[in-house]
Parts: sequence; C-alpha cells; structure tokens
Amino acid sequence: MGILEKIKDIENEIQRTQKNKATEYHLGILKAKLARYRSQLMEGDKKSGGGDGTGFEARKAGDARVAMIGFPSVGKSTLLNKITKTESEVGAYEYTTLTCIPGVINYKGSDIQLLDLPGIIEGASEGKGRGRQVIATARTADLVLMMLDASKGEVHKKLLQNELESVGIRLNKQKPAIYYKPKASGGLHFTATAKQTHGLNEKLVRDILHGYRIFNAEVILRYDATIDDFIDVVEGNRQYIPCVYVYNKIDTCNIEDIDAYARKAHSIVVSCEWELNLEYLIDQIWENLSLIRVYTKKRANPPDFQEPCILRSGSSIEDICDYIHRDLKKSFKYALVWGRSAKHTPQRCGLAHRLADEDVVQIITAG
Ligand SMILES: Nc1nc2c(ncn2[C@@H]2O[C@H](COP(=O)(O)OP(=O)(O)O)[C@@H](O)[C@H]2O)c(=O)[nH]1
Ligand SMILES: [Mg+2]
Repeated sequence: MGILEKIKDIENEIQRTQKNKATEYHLGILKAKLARYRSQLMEGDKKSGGGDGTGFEARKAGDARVAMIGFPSVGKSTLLNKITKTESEVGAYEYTTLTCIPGVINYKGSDIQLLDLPGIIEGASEGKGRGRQVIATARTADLVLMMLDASKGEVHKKLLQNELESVGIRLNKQKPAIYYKPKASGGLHFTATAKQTHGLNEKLVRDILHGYRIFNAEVILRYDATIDDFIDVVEGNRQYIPCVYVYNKIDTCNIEDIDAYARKAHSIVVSCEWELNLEYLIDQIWENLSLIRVYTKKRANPPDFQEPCILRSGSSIEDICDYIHRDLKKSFKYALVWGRSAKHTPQRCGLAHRLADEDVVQIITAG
C-alpha cells in the first residue's frame, strides 16, 4: 500500500471514530501515526529535489516576505496590482496564475515582499496540482495572507487551513510549551504538573514515543496540553506563521455578513476592486510582521529619518550592528540610544540592549 493510501486510511478511521474519553487513547495513537506518514511524505519531497516540494524560485528580497494563498479567482492578482507596483494578470474566469509573481509594498520606510501564488486546490498537501509548490513557498513566509471570497462563506477557509495544517504549518499559534528531551538511556520520565483533560497520560506518551522508536526521554507537561500539541513537539519540524484572513469582494455581500467576518479573529474585510479598506490591510500586514524601525545617527548629524533600519521586534544593538555592516561589531564600543527603549536619553548601551520601534541609535566605535 502506498503512503498516500495509508494516510487516507488513517484519516478515514479518525473521521469514523467518535471523540470521547474511551477513544482518546486510540485516537492519539492514530494521530501520531498520521503525523509520521505525513512527515515521510514531506521528507520524500525534499529528497527528490527540484520536484514539486521545493517551492517557486522567488528570490527573497526586502525586509519581510508575505505569501498570499487562496483559491483561484478570489482576487489575489487584483490585490497585488492595487497595493504594489507590479502587474499580475487578472482573470475574469476560473483562471489560475501559474507562476509565483512577487511585488513590493513600500510602507513606513520598509520594503515588504508580497507573493501572488497560484490558486491552490484541495488535496494540495497530497501532491495535487501545483499545490505542493505553493505550500513549500508559504513555508518560507513571515506572514500568510489567506485570501477568501466573502460571497463564498467559510468553506474555503477550512479547506485551506486543513491543507496547511497537514504539512506542518501552524497559523497564529505559539510553539507548545511542553518540555521534551530525548535521552540516551534511562527510559521515560513523565511529569504532569497540571491536570490533563485531553487524555495525555504516561501510557499514551510512552506509546506515541514508541511509534517514533524513542524509548528514553524526559517529558514535562505544565499546562493542559492536547495530543496534537505533544505530537507537534515530538515531530519538531512545525512552522509557526502568523496569518491574516482577508475576506475580499465585500461589495457583493450584505452588511450583516461583512460585519460577522470583520469580527472574526485575525480577519479583515476588503474590496480590492472598489479599493475599500486596503490601507487598513497594509497596516495590519505591518502589525502582524512585528517589525520595528530604527533610525541611525552619525556624530553630531541629525538622525536619518528617511531610511530606517527595518528589524524584527525584539532586536538588539547587536542586530542593528549586523544590519549596518557585518564587521561593525568588532570595533563596537557602546551605543547611544534615544527613544522608548531608553531609560533616560541618550542611554549608553551594550550589544544586548533591546530596541523599540522608532528608536534612534548612534554607534560609537573604537579607533
Ligand atoms: N466584485 C468584485 N470582484 C473582484 C474583486 N476583486 C477581484 N475581483 C474580480 O475577481 C476576478 C478574479 O480576480 P483575480 O485577481 O484574477 O483572482 P486570483 O485568481 O485570485 O488572482 C476578476 O474578475 C476580478 O476583477 C472585488 O473586490 N469585488
Ligand atoms: Mg491570479
């Protein structure tokens, strides 16, 4: 039996199984088995190299990368044309852009790469169409924009979420805070400091790990963890990516539906055609990328407010040194910092000091 058939079989069995206390253990074992087969499928992709699993050749450029995914004809190309200076073909029919078209959003002094990806179809994670390539590209993104046709309801959203989930992408989720460490010997050390209501007990943890041929490990559960959380931690190859759900074509919807979509978590309603709410969308892209702008200042000159250094939130003086020049750290003496991260201005700081949005930094070097 091929690996895809094995996956289908397990998926069907999970579907058929009622979810209750008595079936928790059985479902847990099935889920772990499914995760292992899916990982094998992805590994196979990587090994075959240059095949479907490698993603599109789109050079990383700019300060961050945003991948747009969605079914055909939801308005992805239209959005790219409206908010970047790129021309992507817009189709009136069920028409798919076949390649990946990159554009750039200029916002707050940053260059954000926006990728228009071919409309992915159901079953992509199992290798149908170009979906596998689309997903491989989505994995490289700092943010996923899931484009949806507001007139089509929630069906597409669920399908796309499932496709991404099944290849190990986790949207708007934190890495589970489970302590897990494989060991060379000593068997399983299992501790739960919080009550477990999803069926994760020592037996299930042991048997899931056996499936991975892991017999020695330490596991500490400090919160009410789900079985899926535990499998994600053991697999260790999950990608945690923020996602914004964009409901397009609200010009075709009634106000009640628009209101309901707008209230959903991580969701934005727009009309690309009518250019409704696109500025807010760009603002939310910026917010979700968690970038900060840091202005540099040389000696007695005023800060350069025209070209900020764009860094990830949480970046330090060390990061800005590397951003400016890879050798700068070697001659670094201290930095002067003005702005929200400074206790008093200017504050004299070392390499470890963490910066805030719109700080001004002057690097003092030796010699
Ligand atoms: N009514 C309406 N139609 C739109 C909107 N945005 C895009 N379209 C239309 O939807 C069709 C598909 O758009 P396209 O950008 O090619 O979709 P893609 O396949 O996702 O790239 C085209 O006919 C667009 O003119 C919108 O906000 N409202
Ligand atoms: Mg298109």
